Amino acid sequence: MSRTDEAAPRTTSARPPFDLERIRREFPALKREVYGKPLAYLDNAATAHKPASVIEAMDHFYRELNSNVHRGVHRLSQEATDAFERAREKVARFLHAQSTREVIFTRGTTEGVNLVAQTYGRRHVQAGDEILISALEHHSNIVPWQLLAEEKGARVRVIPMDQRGVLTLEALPTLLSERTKIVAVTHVSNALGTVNPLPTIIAAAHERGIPVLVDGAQAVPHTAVDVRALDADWYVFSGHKLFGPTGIGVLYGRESLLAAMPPWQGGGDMISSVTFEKSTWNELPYKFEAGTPDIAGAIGLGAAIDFVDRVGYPTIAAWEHSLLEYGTEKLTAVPGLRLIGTAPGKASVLSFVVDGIHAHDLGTILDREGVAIRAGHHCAQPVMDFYGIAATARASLAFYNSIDEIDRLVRAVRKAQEIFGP
Ligand code: C6P
Repeated sequence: MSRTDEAAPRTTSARPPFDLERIRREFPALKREVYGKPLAYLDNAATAHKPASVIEAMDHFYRELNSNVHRGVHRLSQEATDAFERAREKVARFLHAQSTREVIFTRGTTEGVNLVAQTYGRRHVQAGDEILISALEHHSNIVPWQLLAEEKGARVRVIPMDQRGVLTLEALPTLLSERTKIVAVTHVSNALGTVNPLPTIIAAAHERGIPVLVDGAQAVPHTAVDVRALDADWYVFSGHKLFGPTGIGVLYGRESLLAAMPPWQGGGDMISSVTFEKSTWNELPYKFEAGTPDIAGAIGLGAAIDFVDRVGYPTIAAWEHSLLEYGTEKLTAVPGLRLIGTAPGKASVLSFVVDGIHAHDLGTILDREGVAIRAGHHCAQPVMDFYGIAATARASLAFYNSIDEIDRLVRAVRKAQEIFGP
């Protein structure tokens, strides 16, 4: 994460504090060429590439273990269960959770938010109540709350933001009231890269006894997260943005809250006993994990956490800071290009529009140059509406990106400008 305001030291050195080429060799997909050009992958906010260690951990599971968990008495099932639960321990350590009982495996961020909305939300939100989100949310942290609000006759309210894409916290005291039952905010905006001031938001909510869910999808690839230091009540993220596999994610929940929440999906593994008259629920975290989980996915996520630990967040953050500063400077210097999202605290996202070129056309031309970005509303339509635009081009960085890739991005934008003319 970066602060690009005057308070932050300007550290753009253009030299990574680690052996970048060696790290890049660990990612098979980064060796690819597209249209005869080396791939410059700048779509990491959509999903990050996977190092060989993650792919191999999953491959090993299917080749050597491949058994169901928590069920079998046989050797392979025990080994699979051990590997699955070791992955949970890694996640608990990674998030600084108090125990593995607080770590629920989900399909991803989206499922984590829906789980909380459908369990805690359905139990605690009534007609006339309010759910407070922010103007920077991804659809995954808007729509589940709208569904709940519609069902209950409640209302979703929004913390506004300013032109830079910074939340206007002065509005908080009037937005929080005895009607507010949940606050749900993103840690980092996927559309703009803004890093939100979670401690202030969480403290304000807790002063009024309101629990807070944090969408950490765009934070965990860039910064260490300590859920206890943050005092978050729930924290959700997806494995695939953290160099892990798709189809697996995590819902962290404070144990006292999870224990009081009703289960969501019913099925195998989440029960303690079943009769036709009544069922009782398994202990945490299994109460929220109905059915056969994504065992290979969890093991892959554990390997991704090992990988991130090996590189280290200080290294990741330092290089991403340099990349973001460099990219901001170079793109700002392109005539006719406007950066969307200029918060002083940002993480690894360069969203922009270029005069006279639709973001999708830009994306297509960049693709032909081997530069992969995302063009569109980024599942954050209210953010686009705020700026009165339909779409942006978004380059999103990971620590394995290079200065050369940013130079190629800028050259490709200039080429698009030549094609589209003045
Ligand atoms: N954002 C992007 O290109 P899932 O799809 O469940 O793994 O993650 C959803 C999600 C939730 N919150 C935030 C802040 C996100 O960025 C995302 C996913 C991707 O920006 C795909 S739309």
